[in-house]
Amino acid sequence: MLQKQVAILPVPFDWGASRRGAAGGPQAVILAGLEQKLQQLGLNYSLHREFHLQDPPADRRSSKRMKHWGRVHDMSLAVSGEIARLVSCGYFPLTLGGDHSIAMGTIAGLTEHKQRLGVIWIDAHADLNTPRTSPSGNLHGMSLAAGLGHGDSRFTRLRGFSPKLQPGRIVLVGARQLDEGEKQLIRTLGVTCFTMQDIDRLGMARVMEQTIRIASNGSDGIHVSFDIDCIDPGEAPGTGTPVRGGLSYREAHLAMEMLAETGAVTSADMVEVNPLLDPSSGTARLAVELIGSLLGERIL
Ligand code: HAR
Ligand code: MN
Ligand code: MN
Ligand code: MN
Repeated sequence: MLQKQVAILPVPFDWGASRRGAAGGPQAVILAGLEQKLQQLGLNYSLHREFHLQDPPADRRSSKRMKHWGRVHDMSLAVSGEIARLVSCGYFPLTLGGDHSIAMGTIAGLTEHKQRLGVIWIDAHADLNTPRTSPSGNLHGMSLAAGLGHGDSRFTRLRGFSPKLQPGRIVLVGARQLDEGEKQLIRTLGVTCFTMQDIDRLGMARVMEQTIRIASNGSDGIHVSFDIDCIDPGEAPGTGTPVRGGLSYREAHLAMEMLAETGAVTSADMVEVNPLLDPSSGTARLAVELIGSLLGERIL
């Protein structure tokens, strides 16, 4: 069972994506019963509602290749500072997005203290674009690349250092929609990528055994960055860039349960929950259940 106190950090931000709505993710996940879940599990937690993002109504810092980069930059800096503080106080930071650009903030804050962080990126996408390779200019598709030191220096050098991550400790799980530049970066850097085809062939259990081995090799912590669009849209429709052929309900839970059993996970993001796209709020409830499994909920 998790020893540390969980610090829930809501980041209601969606300027990194092309569709609005993921900014409602933190509130949706909290309303779907996140606190009750942590209480059931007997975990100590605190909800950091006092953390507020400054988001000026008129911020024109934006370009075709990096849309709304000004807002994304300010958010990333604020999130990274708060995450660095939470880590230094000994918390397990659980960041609620928001679109996946928020991970630039979490990774920058975490790696200020952990220079050998393993990252498990569970996502339909790789988020390994740079402003040059991105087909959309949306920064949520560039967040993992930035952590690895690829992209615009305003993001790669957040908090003054780059690269923040080593490719040998990064594992992607559930990928099924990769852009050409992302495929190239995966090959040239030697990042491990378990695609949906690998999961079909090997099964989730073997994929996660290997994932955990790679991400924890010589690492000083494991960060799980969970993009809800990894799950099949039939199960999780409330997300901005759904892709068919995703993880089943049980595959996703098994991944979280196996991660919990390692006792090595030190932080997590839950991102891309968009309540506007799922009025039934089933997607937010699923996010709560998955967080429960990651934090140690067991069937028996
Ligand atoms: N690869 C595409 C792009 O860069 C789409 C990725 C964005 N979707 C996400 N990220 N939810 O995981 O625009
Ligand atoms: Mn700024
Ligand atoms: Mn993502
Ligand atoms: Mn995604």
